[in-house]
Amino acid sequence: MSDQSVDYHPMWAELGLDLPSHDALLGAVGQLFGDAYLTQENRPKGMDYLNFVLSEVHGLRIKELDDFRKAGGKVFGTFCLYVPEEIIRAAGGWCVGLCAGAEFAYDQVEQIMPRNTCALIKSFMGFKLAKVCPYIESADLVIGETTCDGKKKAYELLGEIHNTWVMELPQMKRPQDLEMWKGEIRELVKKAEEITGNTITAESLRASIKEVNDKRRALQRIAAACKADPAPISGKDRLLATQVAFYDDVPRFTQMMNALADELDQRVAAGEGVAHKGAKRVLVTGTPMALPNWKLHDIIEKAGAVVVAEEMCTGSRYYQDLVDENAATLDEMIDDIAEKYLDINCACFTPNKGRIDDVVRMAKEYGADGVIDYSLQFCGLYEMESNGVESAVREAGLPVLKVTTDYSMEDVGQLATRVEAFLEML
Ligand code: BJ8
Repeated sequence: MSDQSVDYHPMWAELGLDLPSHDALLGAVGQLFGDAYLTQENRPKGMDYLNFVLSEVHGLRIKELDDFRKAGGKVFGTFCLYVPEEIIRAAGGWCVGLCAGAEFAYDQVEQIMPRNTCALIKSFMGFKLAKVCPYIESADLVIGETTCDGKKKAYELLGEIHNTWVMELPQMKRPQDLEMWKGEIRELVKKAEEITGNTITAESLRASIKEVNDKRRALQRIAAACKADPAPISGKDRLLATQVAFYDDVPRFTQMMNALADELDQRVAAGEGVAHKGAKRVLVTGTPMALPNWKLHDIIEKAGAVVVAEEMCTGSRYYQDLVDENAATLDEMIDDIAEKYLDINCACFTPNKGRIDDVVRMAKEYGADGVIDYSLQFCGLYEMESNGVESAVREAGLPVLKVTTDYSMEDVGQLATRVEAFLEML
């Protein structure tokens, strides 16, 4: 999974990685990627960039982070959409989403947290304990957030072994909650300034708002192209684009994704797609799919359907809303950021009707034939919300399949059978 001509082992060793375990992880991810991605036909040429990024996910990108840090830059690791990248970048820092999409070192994890913890939390803790994630080892600060109970408590454990700071997220969206959240964003401004040694100014924040909005606009273009039948890009490839958005260099990624979106527009105009016209179209909603979790998309698309959209944090929740770009003062910009981020529809909020409305609206907009509601096992929030999603989607006249799974590959056969039966009845 990295450029064979460059030996990154000295860099990984300097970061403190456990080299044999890390080699094993890279081998496994390379195998997964080959099976899920490189077997696809008729992919857009623009995907070459993402193939390259993935092949260098622990190589060149880590080298860029390393060079940045050696020149005095600071890297901030995050696990959740609620941490505003705009603030970090306005302070001159770089933001990276941390790996949490594969099973690793669960035996060590289960010594410090219950077995029945969701795969995402076990995964990030496993990566940290086994010393196989160069992103977390490059992070000068990990910023956590009080979303679900599992994450909240996991950040306490992480805080014992890594520099960690936690943002308090309200769980309702009343005016007083927004005021509290604005205060938290202002605390983040102070923290980012303290870690980087730089002051956030109206100019630097205005520039970073525009830069991050541009990234979201590029992803919106890719998503919008998938309203066409046939869809010009597979769901798997679109998911990869969103996953990479969390850690790639922002201006470069935006430029490459706009080039990909241009190509998709041409494909749509020419009636070209990845599956045949009339192939079954599926909307997926639920818990985020962190890199390298491609399991469900792979099953759906290998069964001949196409995933046309994701209502999830590695999907529309990440890019559908922008921060207002018209604020005049630093204070107004911070308020606008708070408002935009509080609009995200995570199941940790009560009520969370906005998510259900989005699922129904998106299913119509993208011409979905059915919806698959995906929950990670032991995620009480999304599993609890699942019945509400199901009734709203059924009321809108579409069938729903509820899937609860984790990162293991043991249930792939069983899941494939359920997905195939679901696709047949669409
Ligand atoms: S904004 S969805 S990224 S919290 S799956 S760890 S909720 S027990 S990931 Fe999430 Fe932010 Fe919300 Fe999005 Fe807990 Fe559930 Fe595990 Fe989860």
